Amino acid sequence: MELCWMLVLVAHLLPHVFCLKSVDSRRDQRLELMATAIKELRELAEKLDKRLDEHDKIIQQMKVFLDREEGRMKMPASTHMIVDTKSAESLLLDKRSDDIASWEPVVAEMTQRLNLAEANIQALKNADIAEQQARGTVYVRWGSSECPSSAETVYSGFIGGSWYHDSGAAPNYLCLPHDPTFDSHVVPINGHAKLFGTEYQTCDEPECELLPSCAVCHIARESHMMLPARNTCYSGWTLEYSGYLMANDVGYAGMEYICVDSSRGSILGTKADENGALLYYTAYACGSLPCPPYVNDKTVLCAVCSK
Ligand SMILES: [Ca+2]
Repeated sequence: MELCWMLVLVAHLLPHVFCLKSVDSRRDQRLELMATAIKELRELAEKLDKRLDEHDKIIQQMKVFLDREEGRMKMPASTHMIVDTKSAESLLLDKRSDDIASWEPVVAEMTQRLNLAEANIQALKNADIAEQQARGTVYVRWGSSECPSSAETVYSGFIGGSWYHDSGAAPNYLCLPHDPTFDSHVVPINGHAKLFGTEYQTCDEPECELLPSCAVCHIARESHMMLPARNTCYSGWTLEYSGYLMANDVGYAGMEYICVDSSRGSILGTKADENGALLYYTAYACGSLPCPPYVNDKTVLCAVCSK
């Protein structure tokens, strides 16, 4: 009776599970329900297996009993008894076969439902992965032509921006691809922005005057942030990369802060000192900035973290 009840329960449960709408907030519940259904199917399979084992044990016990009885029949009539005992054994074997045969459709249906449940779970997992990858988020890894291994590199290129000393410069750095496209539009002579390449203006170090590389990275996680002042992320966040907070020099045009990878990667063969947009390290300036915990003139670190 218990087995029958479980079959009814499982048969009733699975269609409900698979007919649930694909709603994000219910995805975990749906997977949990399917996992429960599969667990119950497995338990049922184990019970069936045990039931068959019990049948085997009973038959074995009967065979032992019949063998013992046969040994005791040493009288002339024993020949007749041997025939009887073998008939009894045969009946038992036939009964076992009947039992097994009666369970076979149940086991077959159960196996089919189990396979269906597992296939649906895998399909849902694949759909979840695809959905997450389709949504996800994008960030720029400044100072590196490669994204982390867990991210997809949308494209790589180099950093561009406005002339470092132009008062009307656009304040943001751009990650420019290596393969620009053009149309027939002609820019008016007067009145336009100008986009330059960028140089590491960090001339105490080897990357001075080099053109910084960059990469646009797509990740499945849906949130990211640039964390200033730290090169490690807070609990629950994944480090995408860490490095140095860089911007234009204080005496020039205002530019945004960007987090440049600690490798300070660059495009080879670009050490020309032609200027354009520039990148400098950033130092803490105590005063309105509380020190401690900050330290005057220390280099500002940064990290890009995702979740
Ligand atoms: Ca320069």
